[in-house]
Amino acid sequence: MGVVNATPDSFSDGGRFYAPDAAIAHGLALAAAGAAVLDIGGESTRPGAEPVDAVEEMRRVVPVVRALAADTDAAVSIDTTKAEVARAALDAGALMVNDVSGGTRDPGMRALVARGDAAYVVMHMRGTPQTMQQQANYGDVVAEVGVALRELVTDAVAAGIDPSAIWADPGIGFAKTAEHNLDLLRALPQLSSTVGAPLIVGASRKSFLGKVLGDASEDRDDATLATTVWSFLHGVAIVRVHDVESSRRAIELLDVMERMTPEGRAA
Ligand code: PMM
Repeated sequence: MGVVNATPDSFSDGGRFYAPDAAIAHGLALAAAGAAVLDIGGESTRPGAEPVDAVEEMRRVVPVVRALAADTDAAVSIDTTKAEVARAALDAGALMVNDVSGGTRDPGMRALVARGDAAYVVMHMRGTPQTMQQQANYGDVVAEVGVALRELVTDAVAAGIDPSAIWADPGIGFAKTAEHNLDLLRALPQLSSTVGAPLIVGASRKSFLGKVLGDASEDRDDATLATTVWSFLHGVAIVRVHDVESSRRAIELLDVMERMTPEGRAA
C-alpha cells in the first residue's frame, strides 16, 4: 500500500503532494512502482495535527481518488474517519476505507462501508491525534491492542461488513511509545491470531525508527525497509509505505527466496 498524503502537514511528506495534481502524479508513480493499493489521505493524523472539516477534506481527496481509480490498476483506499468523506471517495471509485479510528469516530462509518460493499481497515488508537500521546499507557500492550482490535473487527462484522474484506492494523505510533511499537512488531503472529483478521502494518518513516537508531534523518526509508521485511516474514498481509519501490523489490526477493528448493533454484 503506497501512501498519498494530500495534506499540508503530514509528518513525513507534508505539503509535498498537497495540490491535487501533485498528489495524482505521486499516486501514478507509486502505482508504476508496484503498489497494489494507493491510500489517499486529506487529514493529517500526526500527533497534535489540527482537525480538518469534511468539506475541506473532500476538496483535497476526491479529485485525487477519481483520477487514480480511473488511471491505475491499483485499488484506491481512502484514509478517513468521516463517513461523509468515505462516501464521496467510494462514489469517486475508491474500493477500500482506511479508518484510523477503527469505526469509533463516526457512528455512520461502519454502515456506510457495509452499504458500499467496500474493504475496511480498522486501526487501533486511543483518543485523537491531539490527545493520543497522553494515552500511551498499557499493562500488556500486545494483549490490549489485540483484544481492542478483535472488538473493532467484531463490530465491523456486526454492522454488515464482509468479514473477508476486513484488515486490522495495530496503529504503530498512535498512542504508543517507541517501546510499545517494538513490542507490537515483535508479536505480530500473536496479534494476528488474537485478532482473527489479516494484519496491515504502517511503520513507514515513523519517528520511533529514528529514536531506536539514534539519528534524525529525514526519510528513514532504510529503517522502514527493515520493518517491511520483518512484517512480511511474520505473516503481515499489507505494509503501508511511502517508498513503494524499495518495499516491492524486497518482497519480490523474499518471495523468490521462500520458494527456493534445496538445490538453490526457485521452484
Ligand atoms: N499511519 C498514518 C496515517 N494513516 N493508516 C493506517 N492504517 N496505519 C497507519 O499506520 C497509518 C495510517 C500516519 O502516517 P502518514 O502521515 O505518513 O500517512
